[in-house]
Amino acid sequence: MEFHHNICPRNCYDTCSIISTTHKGVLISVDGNPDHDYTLGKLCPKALDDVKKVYSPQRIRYPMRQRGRYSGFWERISWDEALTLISEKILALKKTYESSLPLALNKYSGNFGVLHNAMEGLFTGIGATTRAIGSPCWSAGVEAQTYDFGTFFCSDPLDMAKANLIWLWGVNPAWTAVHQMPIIFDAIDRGAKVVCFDTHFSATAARAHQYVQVRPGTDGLLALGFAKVLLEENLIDPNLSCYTLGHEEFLYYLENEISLDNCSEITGVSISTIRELALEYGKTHPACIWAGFGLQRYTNGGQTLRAIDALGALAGHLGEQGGGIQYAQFQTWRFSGAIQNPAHPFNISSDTDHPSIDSLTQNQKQTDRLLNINRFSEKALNCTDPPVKMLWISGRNPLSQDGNLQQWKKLINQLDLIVVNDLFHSKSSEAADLFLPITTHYEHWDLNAGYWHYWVGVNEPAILPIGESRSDLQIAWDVSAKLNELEPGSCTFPTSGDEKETLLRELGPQMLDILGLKKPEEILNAPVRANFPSTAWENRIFATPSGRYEFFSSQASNARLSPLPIFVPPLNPSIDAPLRLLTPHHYSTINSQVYASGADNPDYVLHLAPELAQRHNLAVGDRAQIWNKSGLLEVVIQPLLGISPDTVIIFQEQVEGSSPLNCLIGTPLTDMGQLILGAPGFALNETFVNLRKL
Ligand SMILES: Nc1nc2c(c(=O)[nH]1)N[C@H]1C(S)=C(S)[C@@H](COP(=O)(O)OP(=O)(O)OC[C@H]3O[C@@H](n4cnc5c(=O)[nH]c(N)nc54)[C@H](O)[C@@H]3O)O[C@H]1N2
Ligand SMILES: Nc1nc2c(c(=O)[nH]1)N[C@H]1C(S)=C(S)[C@@H](COP(=O)(O)OP(=O)(O)OC[C@H]3O[C@@H](n4cnc5c(=O)[nH]c(N)nc54)[C@H](O)[C@@H]3O)O[C@H]1N2
Ligand code: SF4
Ligand SMILES: [Mo]
Repeated sequence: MEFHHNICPRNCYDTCSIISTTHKGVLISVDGNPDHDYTLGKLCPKALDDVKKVYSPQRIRYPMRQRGRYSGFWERISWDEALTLISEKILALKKTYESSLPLALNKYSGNFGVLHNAMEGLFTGIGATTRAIGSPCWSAGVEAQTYDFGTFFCSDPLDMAKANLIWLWGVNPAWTAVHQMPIIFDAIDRGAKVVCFDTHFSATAARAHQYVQVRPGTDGLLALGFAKVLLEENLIDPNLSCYTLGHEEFLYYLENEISLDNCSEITGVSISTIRELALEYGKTHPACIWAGFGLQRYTNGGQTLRAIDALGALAGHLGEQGGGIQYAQFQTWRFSGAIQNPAHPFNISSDTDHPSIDSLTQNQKQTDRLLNINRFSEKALNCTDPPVKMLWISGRNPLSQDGNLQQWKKLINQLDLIVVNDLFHSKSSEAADLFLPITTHYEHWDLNAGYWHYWVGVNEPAILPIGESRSDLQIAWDVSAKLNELEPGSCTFPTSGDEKETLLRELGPQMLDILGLKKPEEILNAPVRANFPSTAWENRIFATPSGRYEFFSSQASNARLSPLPIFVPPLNPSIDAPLRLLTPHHYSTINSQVYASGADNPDYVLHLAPELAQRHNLAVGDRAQIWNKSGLLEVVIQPLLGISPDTVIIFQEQVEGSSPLNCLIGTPLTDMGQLILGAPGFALNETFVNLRKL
């Protein structure tokens, strides 16, 4: 038996440390690493499925070409044929258009390992290209936190065990961050109270002491309502003037613009509950709020996060051990290279201490054509000079996960070549011409960092690549080699290399310092927790321009946003589509990635309030349709507790043979995201549908 260090590379809060076991070159089992204070020897069912996934008969083992998009007629080709087809197309497009801008890359969260940035590196090596920029996920919250704190930084999640009050707000860790639950239970065992704010009685709400049902998109106003009570009850931190900026202006706004009657009417939370909770929050120390990604997927999502931050600051919870506001952290996450806004100082390519694999200079990147990932298809269709003609989809499944899928269909029609590199077929590969098989994280080297906890570690190969699969890095080298073979000098990305050495080169002096290492090789022994204080902002010196917590942010006002956190209502339903549709993340999938044991559902399940079901004469198991101007889905009815009758929920699942869930979703954008991620986020919870019984 041999044991290997791996890291779960999924887009997940937990970034678990894995010990894999092999015997005679075969992967036998995967377990959580017991020497990791967050993973604690446990993995979720999704990773426990990895052995099946690695050897799954559905896994694509060879490069394939599709004879006719959507035809399903895939034929096996050699790597040389695949690389030649790709490289010849790239060179031909460059020649025809005298530009490399017709080449587009759309990449996001299939694998957040550092070496997967090789795809960006390859495109940079070709020249100025068209790129998807931004994030479909957390943009509004990230920017909001930057206005308030100067960056996004949260306490070590283990700290939460020390809280006496925990508010889980628009987050569902019982499904989406399962390793946090034992920490929350530790706090409960110590006597802490846990309150869950959601739009339905979620799996997390079921494990909390109190569930507060909030009308979708109104949490910002609820936070301001709580803040108003703190003001009225004189529960405001008396030291605010020492470490914050603009609290007088904020208090003035609360005093004059926020009324509890209005707050209660709009949020659906009673005045007595607002008062009770606010008093509890103001008087209990340490008190921790975990604001999740779910509540910021709205056109007002950034303002919501700013209002929640301001509530925490007003009550004096910032910098408290076990307290504060948790969202996500950038301090180790920056090494994943996911910050792509070239103009932003956080961009790793401008961090000279961190020689990124996507080793661009600032100037080079400025010439790329950057399209908001959340409106990629529309924007790519609008590119005319020159048009987008070739698309490479890597670590993404936009034809499942994006909005405005009709525009995607149009874009596909205009493209000469679509390449997908993935493990399995997906909604996106159905539209592709070429499929390149990639290795799993048990078959390649990588370096992974968390966006929630502070661990960074190396992922080492445990087995040889299955079939003819190759790592994303190897594919990038191979394309560069073929391009240079066909036309010397046509790509500056390396043409070959050693994965392990490449990985070690990513560990520049600054990262080594953060990890407390002297030499890059030391990371090979075991994952390392970065040297950050376990409590965020413990000295109450902030990373904002003023060095203070900024209730009043000039940076926000420079971005033409309100300098103070304010309530902006979410979008309203219409007569044509009177019900709000929420599509939060499901326990058994990671976005569109279905796990071997998580059998595909035969139907989408529509969860709704019993009174709404009754109004439509619908009982459990009845079939119905939901639709809007973007699309139509057939669903099966399942009543749900604690949800308002103007909201319905389908948890993010894949249903074999059906249109993707996102056929109902457009491309509303969040209020924030541009500053940090280069583009506003995806306000996907601003989706409205109609319902009828079948
Ligand atoms: N309706 C609805 N839509 C949503 C959301 C929602 O809640 N509801 N959530 C949004 C959010 S938060 C996010 S983050 C996005 C996620 O959207 P995407 O980033 O598109 O994520 P996935 O659906 O996981 O697709 C990733 C693809 O990468 C592949 N992959 C896995 N490992 C590798 C690898 O090593 N290399 C390569 N090249 N590919 C790999 C996977 O097999 C999968 O096909 O979806 C957004 N869309
Ligand atoms: N099992 C599993 N784990 C995952 C993922 C997955 O797909 N499956 N995806 C990963 C990714 S990419 C992400 S971004 C994270 C997301 O994980 P979370 O941060 O937990 O975010 P969501 O699951 O989008 O939404 C969390 C909760 O917010 C609620 N919500 C929606 N709108 C509102 C609102 O207006 N107010 C309030 N108070 N609540 C609201 C939803 O009902 C949901 O219960 O999870 C990661 N982990
Ligand atoms: S999906 Fe998340 S919880 Fe599950 S093993 Fe991977 S990182 Fe851990
Ligand atoms: Mo996400």
